[in-house]
Formats: sequence, structure tokens, C-alpha cells
Amino acid sequence: MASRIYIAVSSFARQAPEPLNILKQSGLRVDINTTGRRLTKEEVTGNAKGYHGIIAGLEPYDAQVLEALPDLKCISRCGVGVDNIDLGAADKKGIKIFTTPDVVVQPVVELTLAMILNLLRKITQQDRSMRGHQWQRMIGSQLAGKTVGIIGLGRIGRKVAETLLLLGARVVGYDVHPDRIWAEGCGVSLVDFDEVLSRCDILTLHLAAKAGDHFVLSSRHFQAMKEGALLINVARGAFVDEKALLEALQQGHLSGAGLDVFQQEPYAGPLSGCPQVVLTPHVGSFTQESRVAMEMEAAQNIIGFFNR
Ligand code: 8YV
Repeated sequence: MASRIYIAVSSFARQAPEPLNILKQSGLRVDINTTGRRLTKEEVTGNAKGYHGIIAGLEPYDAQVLEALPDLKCISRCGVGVDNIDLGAADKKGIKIFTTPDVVVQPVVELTLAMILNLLRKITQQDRSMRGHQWQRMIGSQLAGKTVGIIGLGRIGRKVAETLLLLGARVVGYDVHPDRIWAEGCGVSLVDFDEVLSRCDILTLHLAAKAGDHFVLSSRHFQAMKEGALLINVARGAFVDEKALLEALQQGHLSGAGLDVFQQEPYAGPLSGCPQVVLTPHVGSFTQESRVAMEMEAAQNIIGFFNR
């Protein structure tokens, strides 16, 4: 009997039909989330019951959900973060997890750069002002010569560093297991966490998203940063204390933030009322090119697993 696959990603195959076609052609029986949005815990348990494989987005797969899905053998993430999956529980139940770590790098790097340049040149603020029929020129500042601090030097953090260096920025970085040879080769200064905070003009977070992570940027961290510094977070909302960030912005200690991810998504909190914040709705990897590549890879991973 053909294995049954549930595609929980509501936007799956919206950009191109191939990912869905290869699943069907491989003989798997496929159903898709038609709600048009991220599923709740209850919906995952209800909708995915009886399926052997799931192509997953960011909906939750905690121990309780996995327990309620006894037929599940494989979760193929369309993305790289696994903070929505209880890996320990999955391992105990023998559920194989796949991710798509390489294709998300370029779009996330580009969004990071877009956030930095937008904030430095106040693009969104001036756009808003012009829509209010004002001709108000706001002085910007340049990236070249600025020090960018990167927390997390995995695939994405390293590529962000390399791109920024090409544009004339200086880069200081921190990672628990840094690649010293890489850092030396490209001119990234590896320093401890506190030194990243105190030296950078712009701080950008690129930590891996795993369930049970406890790193949170809080008010003492913001206070340790330079007056007027910028924060970029395109990694995960859980890494930033949003209340403390709002205070640091309102006090003028930080001069701006670029946020793509939030503690609670969809986000509709007070940071949206802050003029010096640029917000996007978790679109780090959401480009035409990378969505198709991610979906193809997620589909191939699950096909490979069931047709082995
Ligand atoms: C995806 C992400 O859009 O890769 C990740 O972890 O957060 C994003 O690239 C998300 O996983 C939805 O598929």
C-alpha cells in the first residue's frame, strides 16, 4: 500500500507545480493543508492522523502531537529551523527528520542586508513620510566602515559576514563552535559574546533554531550595546525579549530594529507602532527561487525516505 503524505505547508506548490508533481509521480498518496495559514497544534493532530510522512512548515510537533500520530515515520521540513519539533521525542519514536539547510542561506542573507541598508538609509521611514505628502530628507549613514556583530556563525551567519565584508563593513562574531580557519581567512574577528555587543554598531542574530534554546537578548544585553546601535533579527522571535527591545528603542538607546520573526506569529504587538522598526512577516526564505528549491528538496527527501 502506498505511503500517505500530508503537506502541512499551506503555500506548497504555489510557485511551481513540480514539487507536488514529483511526490505524486513517485507513487505517494498526497494531501495538502488547504487552510491558507499555519496550522494549530490541534489541527496538526487532527489533519495528519493516519499519515506516514509530513512535509512540515513551522506548525508545532511537540511530544504530545507526535504521540497522537502513531503512523508517522518521517518529517521533512521545508526550511532549516527545527525549533517546532521535539527532536528527543521524534528520536524515541524513530521518526526521521530532514531539513533543507542550504537553499535558505541566500534569501536570508539578502533579507538581512536589506534590513540593514533600509535602517541605515531610513528607507521605510522616508517612504512613509512621502506618502503623507512630505518632502523630509532624513540623513542616513553608510555601511562601509561600520562594525557588524554576528551572533551565530553557521551557514547563514558566515555568508552574512562574507557579504558585509565585501561591502566594506568590519565584522566581529561569536559562535560556540567557531570555524577559526574560516574567520582568519576572511577577516572576521572572533570575540566573546559580550565583546560583540560592546563593539558593534549593528547586531544581527543567526543562531540555529532548535527547541529548548534558552538564549534571549534582554535589557542587560541592549544596555551593553553602543548607544544608537541597530538590531536585526531574521532568525527566531524567541531570541529577543520584545518588551525589553521596545524599551531600548523608546529610550533611544537603540536607534532601530529590523525584525522578520516574533515570539508570537502572526505578530500584531506594540513594535509595529515604533517608527524606527522595519517589520516583515517571517519571509526570510520566502523568495520565488528559494521556495521552489526548498519544496523540491523537501519532496525529494521524503520520496527518498519512503522509496528506499
Ligand atoms: C521557512 C524558516 O519559511 O527555514 C526556516 O527555519 O524559518 C523559513 O525558512 C519556514 O520554515 C516555513 O517553511
